[in-house]
Amino acid sequence: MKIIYHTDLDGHCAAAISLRWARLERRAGNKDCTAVELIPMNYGWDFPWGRFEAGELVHMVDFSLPEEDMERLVGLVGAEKLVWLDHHATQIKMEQGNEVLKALRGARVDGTAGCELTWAYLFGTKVPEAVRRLGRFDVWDFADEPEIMTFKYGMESVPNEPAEEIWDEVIPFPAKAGDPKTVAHPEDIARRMANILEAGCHVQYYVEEQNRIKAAGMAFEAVLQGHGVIAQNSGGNSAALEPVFNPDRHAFMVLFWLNKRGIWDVRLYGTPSSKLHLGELAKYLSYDGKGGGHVGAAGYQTDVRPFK
Ligand SMILES: [Mn+2]
Repeated sequence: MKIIYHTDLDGHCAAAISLRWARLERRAGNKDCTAVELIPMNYGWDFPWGRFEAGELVHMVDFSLPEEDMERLVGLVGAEKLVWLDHHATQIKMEQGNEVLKALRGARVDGTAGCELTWAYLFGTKVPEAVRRLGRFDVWDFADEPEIMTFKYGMESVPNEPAEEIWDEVIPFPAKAGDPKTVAHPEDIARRMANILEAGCHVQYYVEEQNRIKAAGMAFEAVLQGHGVIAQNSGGNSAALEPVFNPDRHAFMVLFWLNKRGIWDVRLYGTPSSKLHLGELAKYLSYDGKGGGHVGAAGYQTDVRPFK
């Protein structure tokens, strides 16, 4: 079995859920789950085609390949063996009008994060609090819940690849398939969650302070495709520009950098109330048509410098 997952916290959480499901299945005698290999993926990365065998089970969580590659994977492992769970709007849109992809097992829902979709599909019970928080962060739905951001920082302060123990410490995984008893005691989970939140407070203060210092020297106002924006030539995420973002003057935030292949990586970040679909804009601006994302956060690559 292969678990293909997006290399962000939502993807890590989704793959952690898929991996625990596979361990339960293996113990219950499911031959598909005898050996599980985790495959991290991000947009623009080469896909390891040589590692797949005909007829093996594949979970693709919080991620999609381009349409022709999705079809190639279906051809390789078989439609009944590919479970596809994703919520990236511009990617999942390709299943409209593609009967092969539309018929795949799993769930493609815009607005529900990869980890939430994966929990709902594989376990079907109420989404655990850690999964809900990471999910709501990923879809940018936490305006009234500041601790969601703090929890995310806390999770980023510990090793969080899908096989790491942290996932067993904050998520109540079933001890056995179909058994209500969980591996970790609910009280231990609550204690670990509080402890992660406390770590998150420290990390958040440090990160925000560093971002303020950096943006003060690097951020500039510019125009992108007719929209007034605030931009910075650096990596990071929307938090990098939040200290200087002014929604009255800036339609969205832009981070851009020259990557190791000599191509410009560009990330766009809007606000929860933003009307502009940044995923569509990213697709339009990308040099290979492969850009995309959500309404409020998107990314693309281009061979020309994004700003003069
Ligand atoms: Mn996601």
